Amino acid sequence: MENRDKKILTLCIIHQHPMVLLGMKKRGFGAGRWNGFGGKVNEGEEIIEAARRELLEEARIIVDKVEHVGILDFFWKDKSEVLEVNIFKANDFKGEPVESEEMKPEWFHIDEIPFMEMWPDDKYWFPLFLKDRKFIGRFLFDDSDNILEQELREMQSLNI
Ligand code: 6U4
Repeated sequence: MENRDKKILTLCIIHQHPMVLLGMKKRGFGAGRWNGFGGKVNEGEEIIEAARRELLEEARIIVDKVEHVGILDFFWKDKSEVLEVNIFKANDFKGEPVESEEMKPEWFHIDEIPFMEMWPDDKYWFPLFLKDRKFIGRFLFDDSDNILEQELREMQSLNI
């Protein structure tokens, strides 16, 4: 069960309190939703390097210090695919976020995060993210991406 078709992905959110930088996903998986920046980890690539690469590709920004804050597994009831999404936080970056083929960046105040237009799991873990906590979890979706089951745990460290 745990090893069925697991894909390793990154998701990086810039947090400059009280604002976060999100992007509207314009195509592919999750199109039409606001999210952090990220994508698949290439073979032989460090996960943290993949997070940096995706920020550059999707928003044209460069991050140096980036922290691994969460690991979430996503399952679907009728699919064998499992996504392991590694969540990262960066506070500082170089450059100016610009729209790419994949994402349209926009800053949101933490009191106005558009949860209704995001993945349904985000409203559960975002509060931990904003409080600089670390977390792991798993979410089971139906084929319309509604949450059927979930587990979310705050962690002292992700070295499990
Ligand atoms: P390419 O190869 O670029 O066409 P695509 O199918 O568009 O890939 P990709 O690589 O951009 O997908 O990755 C999907 C992104 O969505 C990753 O950053 C992880 C993120 N993601 C996936 N499931 C999510 C979920 N349930 N909640 C969430 N982010 C999720 O907040």
